[in-house]
This record gives sequence, structure tokens and C-alpha cells, in this order.
Amino acid sequence: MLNRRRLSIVFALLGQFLSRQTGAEPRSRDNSHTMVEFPPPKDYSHLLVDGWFHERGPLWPGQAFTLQVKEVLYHRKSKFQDVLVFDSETHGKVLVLDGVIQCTERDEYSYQEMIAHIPLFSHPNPERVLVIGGGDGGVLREIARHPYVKDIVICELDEDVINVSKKYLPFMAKGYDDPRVTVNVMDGAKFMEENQSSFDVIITDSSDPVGPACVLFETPFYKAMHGALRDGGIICTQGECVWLHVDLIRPLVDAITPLFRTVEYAYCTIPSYPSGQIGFIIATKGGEGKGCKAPVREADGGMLKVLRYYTPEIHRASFVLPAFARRAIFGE
Ligand code: SPD
Repeated sequence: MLNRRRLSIVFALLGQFLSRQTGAEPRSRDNSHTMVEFPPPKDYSHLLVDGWFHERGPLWPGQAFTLQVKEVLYHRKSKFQDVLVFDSETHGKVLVLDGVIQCTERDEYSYQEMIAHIPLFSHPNPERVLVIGGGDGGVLREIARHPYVKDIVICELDEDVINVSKKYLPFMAKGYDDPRVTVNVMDGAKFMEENQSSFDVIITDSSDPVGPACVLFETPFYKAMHGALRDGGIICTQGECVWLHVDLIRPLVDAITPLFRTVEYAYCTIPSYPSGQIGFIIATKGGEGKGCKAPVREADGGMLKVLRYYTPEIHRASFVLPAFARRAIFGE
């Protein structure tokens, strides 16, 4: 059986061979040859066994994360995916999509604060913000803390995720209560095609690249985000984990580097995600080209008092990668 890493290498070599044969542009500018599309599992009966939730997945082979379940609150298939919400013994309420933990009440703020505040504090005047995915509302909640943001638009494909979050996960879904929020239940790529040069910040809060979500980790989706950004705009996307996914991150970073003025990578710690960390791909369009490694505006004291993970110091520190990751992603 070929594992993911071997398949990536096979695809990369095949791509190089074909480009040599045809004289075509080397494919290093397009990461689709390194993406292996794992289908989502057909059966989710393994998720809940003997009072424990088990998270296993093809993107973290040979390891698993388990949580003791207090009560299953919701478990149904939506039009797009398996949706599970349970109350856990140690992590509060938990949202799981297609068998993968999206948020736990105990640590969701780490990811949601960082994916929102890094790009927002790196932009001198973010007025229009687009969120792709993020149906639980946690990223909206963070964006809504910024008083100078005028419009917050969200494109979430799965309406059930929005409704289930509003019912069972109000600590995140309260993000929908802000009057600046407009909700579109639709494909984000299509929305961006119809809204060129419209946003200062675009945040893609996606699930992992398994099944249909694979397209969110490929070059055409990044081209679509680039098109929907205003000059000086910033994207910040879910960028997986350096301990597990440098083979996925590196080709994506390489593929989008010619498109954007700067492309950087930051990460945060979060105990309930695979290997306890998750990263963000952060890229800028035009502007002064200074990148996003330092905030360009001060958060007011009131905001800093309520945030639980983001600080200006964490903002800077999150871009400092361990040597193995810096080498693997940027070759430095
Ligand atoms: N491995 C899980 C990655 C999930 C990222 N999206 C989380 C959604 C939180 N709003």
C-alpha cells in the first residue's frame, strides 16, 4: 500500500518526467500534483466507542486523539458531511466534521484569535473582511472585535454547520450576532469570482484537505483569493501542521510565491488538533511588501484584556519557525 508521502513523491516525479517530455513549464508553480485526494470515510461508527470519541485520519497516519464523551448532543449527516457535536468530560463542547475535530470549547480561541488577528493587525486599515468556511462563527466573533472593520462577509457551504453551531455552540456562534456580518451559504470560490478586488483581508477557515476540501489547498483557489483582494490586501489560511504536513505546505508555498508580494508561515499551539499545533499561510498582495511578521497597529487595551491567546508578542513569535520547519518550508 502506498502511503501519502510516497504518493506525493511519485506524483512529483511523474510531473517532472511529463514536463521534460512535453517541454512544458516545470510544475513547481502548481501544487496540484502533490495533493492526494483521500475520500472521506463512508462510515463513522468508529468515532464513538465505549464512551470515547476517536479521531483518526489519513493525514495523521498511525496516531489518534481521543476524548471522553459526556453526552452526544447532535450526530447527523448534512448534505455535505458528517456533523457531530458532543459534550466532553475535559474539553467542553466539541464540533467534529467528517470525523475531524474542528473546535473544542477549551482551546478553540487559540486558532480563531490567531487566524483572525494576525492579518487584521498586519493591515493598516482593514475595512472589508471575507471569511471562507468558518461556519461555527468563531472567526467572525474575533473579527467583530475590530471596531474599524465595516463589512464582514462569510461564505459557508454547509448551512447545517451554521445552524448546529447557533444551537449548541453559542460561545462561537455569537459572532453571527454582529450587525456588520452578511452570511452567504455558497461556494467561496464562486463568490470571489463575482467580487474582484473587494476585500482587505480574506480568511480561509477550512477543514483539512480530505475529499472536496482539497481544492482549498490548491493554486486555483489562491488565485481566486488574490483576485478578490484589494491592493495591499492580506490572506490568512488554515495551513496544517509542521510536524505532519511539510510535504503539503512546501509545494503550496512554492506554488503561490509568484502570485503574492510576500508569503509567510506562522503557527499556534492547540492541544486538540493533530500533534498539538496548526499553522497559517499568510500572504500579501501589492502594498509595501513588508509582510505580516509584526503588527502595524496597536490593539487597544480593552481588546487585549479579553483575548486569551493573541498578544503583539505572540504575533511576532508565531512566525519564528523551528529549524526543521523553516528549512522544509522555505529552504532557509
Ligand atoms: N485538523 C483540523 C483543522 C480544522 C481547522 N478549522 C477549524 C474551524 C474552526 N473555526
